[in-house]
Formats: sequence, C-alpha cells, structure tokens
Amino acid sequence: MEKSGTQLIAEITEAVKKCGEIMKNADRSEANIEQKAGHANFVTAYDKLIQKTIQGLLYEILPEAVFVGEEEDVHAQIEKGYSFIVDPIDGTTNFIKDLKQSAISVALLKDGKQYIGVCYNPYLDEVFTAEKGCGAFLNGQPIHVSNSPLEQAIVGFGTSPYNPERWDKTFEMVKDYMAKALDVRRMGSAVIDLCNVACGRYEIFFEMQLSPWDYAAASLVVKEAGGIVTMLDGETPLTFDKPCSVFARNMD
Ligand code: 2AM
Ligand code: CA
Repeated sequence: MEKSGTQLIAEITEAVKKCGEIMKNADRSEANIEQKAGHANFVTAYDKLIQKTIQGLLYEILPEAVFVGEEEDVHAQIEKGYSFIVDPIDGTTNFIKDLKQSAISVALLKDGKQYIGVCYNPYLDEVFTAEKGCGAFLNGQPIHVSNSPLEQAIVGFGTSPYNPERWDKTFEMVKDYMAKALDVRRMGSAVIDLCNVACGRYEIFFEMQLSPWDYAAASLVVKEAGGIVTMLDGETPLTFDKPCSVFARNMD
C-alpha cells in the first residue's frame, strides 16, 4: 500500500532530525572546506556526509524515488514519478562560521510537482513541514504567513554571492525596500528565510538566483502557509529542474 503524506512527513522528519545531530555536533576543525566554482561557494566534508546519510535514509522511506542533491555530480530526471530534492546543509557559509543558522531541506516531488516539504534547523530544533493542499506546520503546530503590510514588513534577501553580476540589482532592491519597509535582513540560508516568511517572522524574501534544492521544500511551506512564491517578475512559477529567482511574500 502506498504511504500517506502524513506518514511520509513523519518518516522524513525522523531522517532530517538524525542528520541534524551530525550538523550540530560537527567538529569544524575537521570540516575540510573546499571552494566550489564562484565567489563564497563552499562545500565541507559535512555537506557530503549529511547528503550521503540522508540519501540512505530517504531510500529506505521511498526506494522508488530518484534523488537530486546539491552535492551530487549527476542530476536525475524529475518529471516522472517521485523525486527527492535535497540540500544537506543550506547555509554552508553560516555552518563554516558557526553562526547556527543552517538547515537541512528535503522536498518530495510527484511527477515534477511539489508534494511534500520538510525543512529542519537543528540549532533551534525547528521542523517546518507541508503537504500540498494540507497546510503548513512548525513542530506540528499550524503556521500562517503574517498579515502585516509593507510598512511593517521585515524583508529578507539573499545576495546570490556566486553571481557578482546580480549584486547591483540586488542592493538597489534592498535600498528600495529599506525606504518602504520596516527593515531588511540577510540571514545566509534561503531555506530559513523562506520558513521565516511561512511562520510570519518575515513578510518578504527575495534572491535573484537560487538552485532548486534551496527552495523546493521551503517554497511549498510558504504556499501552504498562505503565502505567494514566484520568480521575481511576480508571476512565473518556480522551476525545479534548473535555477531561478525567488520572490516570496505574505500578500501581493
Ligand atoms: P548553500 O549554503 O546551500 O550553498 C545564500 O545567498 C543562499 O544561496 C544559501 O541558501 C546558499 O545555499 C545559496 N547558494 C550558495 N551557493 C549557491 C550556488 N552556487 N547556487 C545556488 N545557490 C547557492
Ligand atoms: Ca543551499
């Protein structure tokens, strides 16, 4: 018999919590930091270890699903059947710096469409979960985006650090929001930023370029919490087979 969404969420939650222990107890002196292509684009031995661990655990949960992970060389096809899209450590620079603002993100897609999202910040022991059509939850309690207007909004943003050609436009937008909103924040984890929109701590989050593992789970959490998530043009749906911009908000 096929597992229900509730069952899958429970099992995936258990898996991310196990991996959260690895993240929390990591010895950063042994993190073996490597530079990937682009400015401030790092991978540590822990990104790789957590990815390998979560891949094994997710395989036990749903063996028929293909696996796409940030630290993977070959990316699988996602348009048919089940696929997991996973970020083992979102906020790798925060992790390296011990800022305690990083998350593990697991999305489950069905025929290329978002079905389940689970995001875990082990430092706060916060797990955000959503199933398409069933609402969003923080540690099992229902969550909703805030109803504050722009004047009272916290606007989170990412700087697309590995894409210098995006910086000018990003900071123009930030300056514009500084004038119109309450204040701005730059956390360093798109997953945590999006979850902050979902539970009403932020009203807006944007970043000019992210990869599917950065938003596949958390953007479902925002939508199921009553928010809106599109590309920066305000209407185009996000893509899960290639990078895109992300614009999440509590209201239009
Ligand atoms: P990461 O920590 O998993 O690498 C910071 O602006 C946000 O962008 C983080 O969520 C970070 O995820 C993500 N990020 C960093 N490098 C990236 C890259 N090369 N492509 C897409 N997203 C990236
Ligand atoms: Ca990421």
